[in-house]
Amino acid sequence: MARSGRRGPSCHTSATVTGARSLTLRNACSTIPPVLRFLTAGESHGPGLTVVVDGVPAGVPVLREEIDADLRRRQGGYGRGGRMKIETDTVEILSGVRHGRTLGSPVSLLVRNKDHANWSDVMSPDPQPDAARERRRLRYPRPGHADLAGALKYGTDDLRNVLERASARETTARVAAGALARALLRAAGVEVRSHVLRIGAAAVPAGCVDWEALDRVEDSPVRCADATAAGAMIAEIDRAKKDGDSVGGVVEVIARGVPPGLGSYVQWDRRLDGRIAQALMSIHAVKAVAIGEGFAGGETRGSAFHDEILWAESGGLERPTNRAGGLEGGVTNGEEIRAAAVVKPIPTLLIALRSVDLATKEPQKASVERSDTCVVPAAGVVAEAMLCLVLADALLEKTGGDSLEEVLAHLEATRAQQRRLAGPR
Ligand code: EPS
Repeated sequence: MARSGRRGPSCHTSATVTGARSLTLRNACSTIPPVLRFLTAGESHGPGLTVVVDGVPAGVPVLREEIDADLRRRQGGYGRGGRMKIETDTVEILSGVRHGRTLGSPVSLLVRNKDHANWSDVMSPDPQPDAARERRRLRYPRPGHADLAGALKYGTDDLRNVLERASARETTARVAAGALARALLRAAGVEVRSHVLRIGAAAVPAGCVDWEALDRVEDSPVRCADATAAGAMIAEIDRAKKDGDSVGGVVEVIARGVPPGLGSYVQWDRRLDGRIAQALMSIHAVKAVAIGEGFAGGETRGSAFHDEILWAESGGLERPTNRAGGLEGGVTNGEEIRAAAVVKPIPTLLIALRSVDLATKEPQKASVERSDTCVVPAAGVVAEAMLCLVLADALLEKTGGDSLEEVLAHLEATRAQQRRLAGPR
């Protein structure tokens, strides 16, 4: 049932599911390509952002409105700048979906940049006269942005060549891809949500924000479950904006209903905590990631940190706490997956930091581009997309299956085996 042929020649072939007691054997590769993979393309002010998602099984229900709903959430959040007033991101499905269901073929998605109409000469693929080449040229690298590192990497003194792709606008394509992964996960009983824990000095009170409280998040301008903290976060953003500054924060992303046994401890690159951390760290502006109570682990004794294992006649095995964030040994343990990401303040500042003109080497204030004051609420939506993509990949790696039906059949067999081990007698 696992998709043989997708792995390298050194992989062991998988056994077929023959009934509830029989389970697919995991392939034993040390470096495995993802089953669900995606590549994005597109510049911030080019014609649009595209993504090709390969490996989605056939039969997954996909609706354009659902992808658009996630795109809308990504555009929102208090503290966004002028660009979000120009764009109304909507998806065009170019392949891989027919009559509301995936076909098993690559799904390609396009989100057009409305703003491109104002940039058609600046972003033209065709040679342009000097005036168009000079218009919107960026000379003074912004500390914290990819400007300088990208200029050194590609040997260009027009930082526009760097920032157009380095821009967080690319996350539009990730969110569209993530909506496909979310649709697959939903069919498997997995839900993914996010919320904001902190913006600048304003934070939700210490302690776990439970799943039900997340119902309030989409009504909050800063996507925060705690109304008092949300007010303080808005004030933080207002203060930063007034000062011409920017402000960062912390988001938490949570997945519920994740079956135990996704990921693996047998090789470093198969540990799911590592894969989730990489996916979250790859989001623009993210500078730190914690799984569960990760950072507290450095200052807590083992007896106060680890989640005890209890037995209840009614429900079977129970974990009274979830400081591990649903992952032990790089494998899901059936608890909610919880991961937090620290989002640094956006590097474009009206009160520009010191920089250098790369052409003259003279000191200059860093270039100022139109930007946002705070993108923390939007980063939560992107984090959801990335977690969905990683979990959907890990699920397919576990179950195999060319169709949703096959995925769900294997999942049920796995769950039946787990009930025998961990469920009530
Ligand atoms: C973004 C679009 C960008 C920025 C922001 C995110 O639009 P523009 O550059 O035209 O104003 O608002 O990009 C960055 C924060 C960045 O560092 O590049 C978006 O669609 O999310």
